[in-house]
Amino acid sequence: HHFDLVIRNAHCATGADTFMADIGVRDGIISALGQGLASGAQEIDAKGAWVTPGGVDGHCHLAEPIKGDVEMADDFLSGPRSAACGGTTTIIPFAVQQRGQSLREAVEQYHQRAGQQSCVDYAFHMILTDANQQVLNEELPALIEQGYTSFKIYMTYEDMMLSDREIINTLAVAREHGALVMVHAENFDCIAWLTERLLAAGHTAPKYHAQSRPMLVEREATHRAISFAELVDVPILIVHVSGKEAIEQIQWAQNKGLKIYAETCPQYLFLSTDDLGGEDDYEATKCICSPPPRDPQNQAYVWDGLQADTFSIFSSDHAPFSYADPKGKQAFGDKPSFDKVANGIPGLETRLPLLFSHGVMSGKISIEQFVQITSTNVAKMYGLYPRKGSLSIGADADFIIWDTETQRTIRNANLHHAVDYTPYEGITVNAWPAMTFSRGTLLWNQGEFVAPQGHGQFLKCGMPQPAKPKVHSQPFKRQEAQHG
Ligand code: DUC
Ligand code: ZN
Ligand code: ZN
Ligand code: ZN
Repeated sequence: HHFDLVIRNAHCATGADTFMADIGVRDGIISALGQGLASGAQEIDAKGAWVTPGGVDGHCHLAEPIKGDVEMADDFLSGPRSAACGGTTTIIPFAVQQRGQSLREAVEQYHQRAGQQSCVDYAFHMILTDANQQVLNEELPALIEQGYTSFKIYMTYEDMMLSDREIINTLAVAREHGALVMVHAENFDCIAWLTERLLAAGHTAPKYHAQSRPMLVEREATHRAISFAELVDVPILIVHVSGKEAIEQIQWAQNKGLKIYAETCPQYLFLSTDDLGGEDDYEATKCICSPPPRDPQNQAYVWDGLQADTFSIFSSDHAPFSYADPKGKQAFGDKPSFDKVANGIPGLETRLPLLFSHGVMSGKISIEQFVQITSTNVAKMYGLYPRKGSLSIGADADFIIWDTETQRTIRNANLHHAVDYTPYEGITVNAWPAMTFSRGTLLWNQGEFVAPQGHGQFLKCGMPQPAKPKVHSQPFKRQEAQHG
């Protein structure tokens, strides 16, 4: 046979175009696209179904230690399994630095945790929580050099946040070495003050989580992060953007010509403050994440932002905590105060079907836009393109054959993560992967998880093109110290 695998009659969609083709795969690589390709050892007739590049999920949390007795439900076995069943073939989880820990040690720890378990390819972002001189001047540049070319910083959470000055120092290092910085933008002191007042008034139910972190705390931090990026002259990515006022800040910056990128997530399209329940609704801890889901007007605004290409990427922010679990959402009892509940919701498996159904099938976004924000742009953002994120000759043979004929209702019982609930329970979707391939190998076949054990490979990231500072038409005036 000429090919290992041929997909016949694929209705291919990339980030740029759509076309009918056969896809020829050899040694895990797409080696031909065309009409009437020669035979393959394995042949599949897609019968005109949509075929898109495998999803790249640029934001998910697996096996991170949380303070106290809390644990994430998914590790590097169950998380990737769940991703594959929902069409995602590349994930980029985080290696979290603890304060006082070397960044290098953190990265090594997560490699050990991952072991050989993952069935999908994976890279790591770092989370930088200790921006001391040793980390910034030595460890970070060396790690960037070695394929860890993106990292996240926090403007809130006592044990993770950086001060304004530390953020500026960190951005300067990212600029010098070409790394992409992801920013969690919420104002810590505003949240602390609001939380204190809510608790003093006896307001502890899940719904007060949203009131403790209203839109303005996100808007303010978003603006501040943008200002620092402008000061230092370096592109940044604002992650998990939840609604209107943060979007306005981002659009303002983009219109000014700054390279400010933005990410949003399914929870800001499909969940709202209603899901955070009423006065005594503790099951609503299932939807506690940060930033919190907003109201329906904000949801609409996020859809508009997707349509307008304000957002470059759409990620799950999978942060898996089981509900009825003494190490999960109920680590502080079955009626926990909102400020004690672990922040995060699962979403690796449902990310693509939700957006394909309610975005593409409903006509809100084009299929090319879908591919861009779930795959192509993510691969570009993190230096994995064109190996990932593309249906092109020479790219890894990672793709999804879609079933858009069957209507399904999302049920946690049908998902493959280790979390005991999904916040999207009961939502109907009319698209789900029929087959998911990674480097030409079937991972998911018509409802069955069939991945070979440990199929996934670790990926070193190249230099992210979007992280390159703008080339200024006018000489850029850096703020130099004035001399007398
Ligand atoms: N930020 C994340 O990125 N994920 C989960 C919770 C959070 O605050
Ligand atoms: Zn975050
Ligand atoms: Zn996250
Ligand atoms: Zn001087």
